[in-house]
Amino acid sequence: SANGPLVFSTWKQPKANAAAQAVLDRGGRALDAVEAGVRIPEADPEDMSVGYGGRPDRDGRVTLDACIMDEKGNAGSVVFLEHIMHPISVARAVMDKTPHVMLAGEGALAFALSQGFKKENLLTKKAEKEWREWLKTAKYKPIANIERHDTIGMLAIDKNGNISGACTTSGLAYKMNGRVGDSPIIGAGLFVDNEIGGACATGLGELVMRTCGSFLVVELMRQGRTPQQACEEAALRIVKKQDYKDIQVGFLAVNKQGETGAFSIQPGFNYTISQNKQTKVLDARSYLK
Ligand code: SD4
Repeated sequence: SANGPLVFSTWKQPKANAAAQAVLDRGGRALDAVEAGVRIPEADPEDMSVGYGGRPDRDGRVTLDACIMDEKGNAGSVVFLEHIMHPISVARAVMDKTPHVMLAGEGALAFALSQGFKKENLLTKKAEKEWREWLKTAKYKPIANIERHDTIGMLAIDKNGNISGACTTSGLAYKMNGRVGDSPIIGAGLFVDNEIGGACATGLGELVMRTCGSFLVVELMRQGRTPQQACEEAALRIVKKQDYKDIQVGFLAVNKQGETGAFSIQPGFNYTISQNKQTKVLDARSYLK
């Protein structure tokens, strides 16, 4: 892009951005940057919305969703994957080594093991304790920004101006067993079209899936919207049709020129942007104030 390499992530993720930035600084591909970047929260037990340490479903199972998309339009995804610390790298392997885009559940796990990934227990003591506490009332009510939403969607542009993206999550805490959100769905949680730009989403996946959110943002940019306008319009599409009270959805977008946009329904959505050796965590504008 005109402004040089860029890393752009949902929520406060300076360490993830630094890992991605390191790949770009070596002249690496945006694809390798986003994979390396999102592996940081995947392995971090303190990030309770992604990978190891993620909050389990209501049956106490940590089930992971992730996808990745490159500048050529290649994509890979895993859904309802258990026991693997780095679902994004399994998604990458689905993209690189299989004739498919998406693998689910046991099939995804078997594939991961065949590729040398190790089976691990991802439920930390802390997450287990919170889940057992939750079981006492067992009320399922995701609350905007209150359950820490740290699902990471990351977009990057490399020195060749190529765009790639990655998205990885343990999904919503205490979801039904088997529930899959927007994050691993190409076009919902993430979409990249290297001619136009890329977008990713976070928040309550059901709202994003029903509007093909990230695809919508990219298509709006194709029609001439700036990344900011595209994120705002996609969020408006959601609030027009769906009950959004107390529910958060946030979008990030970047276009081929390296311009960025961010917008959410509720206040409280922030993002991390790294460019020209600077990393900033900023608050997104929001529909509700
Ligand atoms: C989901 N979109 O599974 C994810 C959750 C999320 O920050 O973004 N959490 O619906």
